[in-house]
Amino acid sequence: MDESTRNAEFDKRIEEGTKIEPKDWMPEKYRNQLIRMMSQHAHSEVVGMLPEGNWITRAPNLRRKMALLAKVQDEAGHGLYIYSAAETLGASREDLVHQLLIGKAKYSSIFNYPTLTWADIGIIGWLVDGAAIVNQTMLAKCSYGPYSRAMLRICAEENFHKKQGYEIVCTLMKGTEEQKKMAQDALNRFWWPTLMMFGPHDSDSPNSATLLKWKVKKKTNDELRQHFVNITVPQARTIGLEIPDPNLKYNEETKNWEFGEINWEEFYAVIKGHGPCNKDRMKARNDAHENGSWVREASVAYAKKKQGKKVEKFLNVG
Ligand code: BYC
Repeated sequence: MDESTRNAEFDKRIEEGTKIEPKDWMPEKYRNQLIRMMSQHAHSEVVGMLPEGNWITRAPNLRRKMALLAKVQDEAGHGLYIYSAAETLGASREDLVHQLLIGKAKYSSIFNYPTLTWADIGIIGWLVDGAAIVNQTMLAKCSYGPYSRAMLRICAEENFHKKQGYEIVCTLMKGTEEQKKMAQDALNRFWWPTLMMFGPHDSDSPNSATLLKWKVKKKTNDELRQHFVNITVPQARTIGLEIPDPNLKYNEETKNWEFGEINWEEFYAVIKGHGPCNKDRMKARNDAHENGSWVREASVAYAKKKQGKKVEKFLNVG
């Protein structure tokens, strides 16, 4: 089959909604776009452990500590599923991790903001995991089989994360004036960075057209952002929180909550490495990688020993 026939066959399969599996033929651009996006996603899960990990030792009670610990462990698991899914495309995990550690690979902008108070942990669970669910529910229907299946599992866990976050914020909003202020302050700091998670406006998104054509993305950045705002504004109002946006207003005709302009200069500065915590995050990941080198060495040695025994057994049988 020549290249153009293969491409046409591939496009037809996408059009019909058939899932693409690792051993199927796929255009190199499809493969590379998926590796780009999935590796960024896996890195985000791993770096995403850092802002919340910062509060594990300071959680206000044992119940909160256990839930936070479980959530952070879940994020590590999500990273592993997605790295594995990226490996099915021929990417090497070692190389992907290396790209992160040398500061070349991107990860979600949101994780470059600090967690200053306990309320930030509630707000992250509610907003950041809430935004992740909106994005990942779409990705669970994407055209690449291993990614879509990883998303199904991950979304189920993210739902629990969102609930634990919202419950923390609800508890604070039923507390003292100081606790209410703390929740409002956390919302003020995280609202706009959360909206940035969905990426640039559609008109400024270089990858969207290709990803939409191949049904990796099934909705645009702006569509998902709008959906997130529509579901989150009533949740904030119900518990007495104010969204920090003077331009926020409900449009009766479109049934959308219209919102003000995002600070795109801030967004691009953060993704270029100049956010408040980029350097700390990279240092923490590099330190963890170095401190964990003995685990990698031990696993390689164990695998080699096991492999050696298998060869020996094979030779003996032979
Ligand atoms: N941060 O053409 P565009 C989570 C980059 S949730 C950093 O629109 P695309 C978690 C983009 O990569 C977060 N970079 O890109 C939750 C591109 O750069 P390159 C992770 C961003 O791919 C709770 C350039 O800007 N989720 O992990 O069409 C707890 C132009 O953008 C961002 C995912 O990764 C950003 N916010 O759309 C713990 C979901 N936005 O690569 C963990 C999978 C854009 O061309 N990813 N950029 O140099 C996606 O759905 C899409 O990749 C995006 C961006 C919507 C993020």
